[in-house]
Amino acid sequence: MKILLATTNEGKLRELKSILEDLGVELLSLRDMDRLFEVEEDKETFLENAIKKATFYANFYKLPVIAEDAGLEVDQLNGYPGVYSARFYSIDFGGKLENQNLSKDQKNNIKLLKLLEGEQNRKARYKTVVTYYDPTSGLGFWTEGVCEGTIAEKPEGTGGFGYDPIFIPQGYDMTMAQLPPEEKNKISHRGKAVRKLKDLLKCVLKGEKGEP
Ligand code: ITT
Repeated sequence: MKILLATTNEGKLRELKSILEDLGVELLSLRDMDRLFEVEEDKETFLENAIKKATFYANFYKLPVIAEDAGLEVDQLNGYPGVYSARFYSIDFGGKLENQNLSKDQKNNIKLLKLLEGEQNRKARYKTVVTYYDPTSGLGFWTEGVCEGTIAEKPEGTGGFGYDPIFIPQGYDMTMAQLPPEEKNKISHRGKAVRKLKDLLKCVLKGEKGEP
């Protein structure tokens, strides 16, 4: 059996692969496919965006797909950046950027730190919804994961991706980007959601083999 991990984010892809690699199926990525399409994430919830991505790629490539929509919710910003996490730097939300010659992740982090300058309430959480959809059987399901934490005063660490250099997980005194990848997978929103999805997939695979 083949499953397409439909993400354009290399950091996500690394994490998804490392959790799913022992599932006993062939994991493909968008890089293995002939044509790359960007599916617009224009919905208001992680779930709707994740379903949109999974169904689009699955119907297009005629393969079972795992797709995900994730983001960071910051209490002081009423839950923003939320579904805008990947492109927070580009939305009209204050926190003007002077240096544009940076990566998207760096621009997002700088903008968020600017908006929280001097703020005491730095509570935040990563959330994700991971979806599976098989266009042949019509079977689909989704799981979610949350990782609570706070926003640091300045970026630290080089691991992970996205907001990891400024996100301190609850119970730690370092950022997610300072943790080894296995440790991040143990506690992260993605780790939690993908392990739940993996358990469901194991049942599907057993059923396909006719096992009870
Ligand atoms: P795909 O849609 O192709 O999967 P993307 O980067 O656009 O890739 P999302 O729409 O789900 O993915 O955006 C999620 C953004 O939220 C991502 O770009 C990061 O900025 C942030 N994010 C999500 N999970 C994260 C994590 O584990 N660590 C750090 N930042 C994360």
